[in-house]
Amino acid sequence: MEDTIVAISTALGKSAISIVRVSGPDAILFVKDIYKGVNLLKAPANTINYGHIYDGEEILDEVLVSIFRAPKSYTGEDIVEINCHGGIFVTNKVLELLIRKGCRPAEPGEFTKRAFLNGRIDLTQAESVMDVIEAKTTNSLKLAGFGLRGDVRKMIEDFRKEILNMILKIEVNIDYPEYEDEEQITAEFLKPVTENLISSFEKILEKSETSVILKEGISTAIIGRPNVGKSSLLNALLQEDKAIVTDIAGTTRDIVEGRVDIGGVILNLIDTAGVRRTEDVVEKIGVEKSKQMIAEADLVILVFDYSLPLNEVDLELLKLTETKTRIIVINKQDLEPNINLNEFQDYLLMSTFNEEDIENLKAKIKEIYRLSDLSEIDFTYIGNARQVAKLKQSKEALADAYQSIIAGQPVDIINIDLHHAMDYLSEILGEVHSLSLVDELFANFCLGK
Ligand SMILES: Nc1nc2c(ncn2[C@@H]2O[C@H](COP(=O)(O)OP(=O)(O)OP(=O)(O)O)[C@@H](O)[C@H]2O)c(=O)[nH]1
Ligand SMILES: [Mg+2]
Repeated sequence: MEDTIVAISTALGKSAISIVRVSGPDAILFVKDIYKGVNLLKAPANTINYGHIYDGEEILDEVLVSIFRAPKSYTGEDIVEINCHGGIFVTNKVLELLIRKGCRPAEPGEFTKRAFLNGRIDLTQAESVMDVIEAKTTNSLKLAGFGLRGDVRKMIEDFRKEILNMILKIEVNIDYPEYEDEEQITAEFLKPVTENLISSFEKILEKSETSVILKEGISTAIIGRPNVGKSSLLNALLQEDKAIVTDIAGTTRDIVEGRVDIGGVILNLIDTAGVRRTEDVVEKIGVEKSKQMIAEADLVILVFDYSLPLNEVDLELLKLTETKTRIIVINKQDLEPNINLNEFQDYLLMSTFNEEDIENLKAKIKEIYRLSDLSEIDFTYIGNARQVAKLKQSKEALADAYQSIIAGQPVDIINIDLHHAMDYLSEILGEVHSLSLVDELFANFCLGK
């Protein structure tokens, strides 16, 4: 990381200000070359300095330049942030000047990557940076904050300490074999600790499902025969006339998408073409798409018409969604019934014209995903698929260790699995090789005699 990188850190477009960020050993020097104002080389850390950017002899823009000095900066390197006017041309021009001076254009995420490599943040925090940027609801922001503040790291470190403690006990045992009953005592100590850890890991893994939903939202496909009110339902949930609604069957021909926050969780809604037997080529494609949407959705809202008897398409759709998470909506409650309700076990009888019904539907969705009381949700969580996979592996290694413990295996066998369990945790933090196990052992425990 000897080069100095540069990038525009704000979204490129017309705005009040733009920020061009420079990080690396020559950051201050390069900016100094295109800037007139105070002497940046002598500017103290964490100061904002007024001045002008020059393109040769010509003033390009009036700017504020923030100076951060290594190691107390986001990346751990010298960082300069130029606040220039937020025009696309002027911002690009500042970037271009810096590249001409010798800066290299940064790769995506490279500032955060440097922060990680320089030990400013661990991998879970680095991953949370993205989550904060991507957050779409208060809850997903809360989750991301948990990771960003280092709470995930702390949680993983605490688990790791417990495993280390067990390893330590075993290694004392191996080093001092003259105490004969020591091995038995050790096994008795290991059993409950391992058991507790496994159950904690399981709880976290369970919760990770909820957090994925809070983070990504629920992809929801609205499916049903033509004219049952799918688009009306989409519009009612979105509270806008996004999809065209008519009394002509086959109104929706393509997919219509919309996103709505239903009180802390995002529904990613997809309205589809009505499913029917048809020879119309365009409509056929639409029907195929609906089937594909059923396969891809987390949740299917299957809509039926209260005033019409079920036909074979309805039955086929019921069958097609049997194993999916689904909500059966029987719409047009205001009309005369002609449907045979005995075909259904669980359904929501409603009308898309009725606001209260729409609220009930939202509540039902939250209930299915156990999100009814979002204030009760505990935000201790693991942030993403990578972390979840590693935690699972660690749990499996612990389960192996547990099996060996109850089978009365020699402690050095157990020790191998415990080491694996610990390594997976270290991988979550992204520091597998940087930490010497031996150092940590001595830091925690002094053998002394
Ligand atoms: N009586 C009554 N009519 C409704 C209700 N909901 C929707 N409709 C009407 O049903 C007709 C069809 O509604 P759409 O929302 O276009 O139905 P769709 O399922 O999207 O139809 P396609 O796009 O053709 O598959 C429209 O005339 C709506 O006004 C309801 O709760 N009660
Ligand atoms: Mg429609």
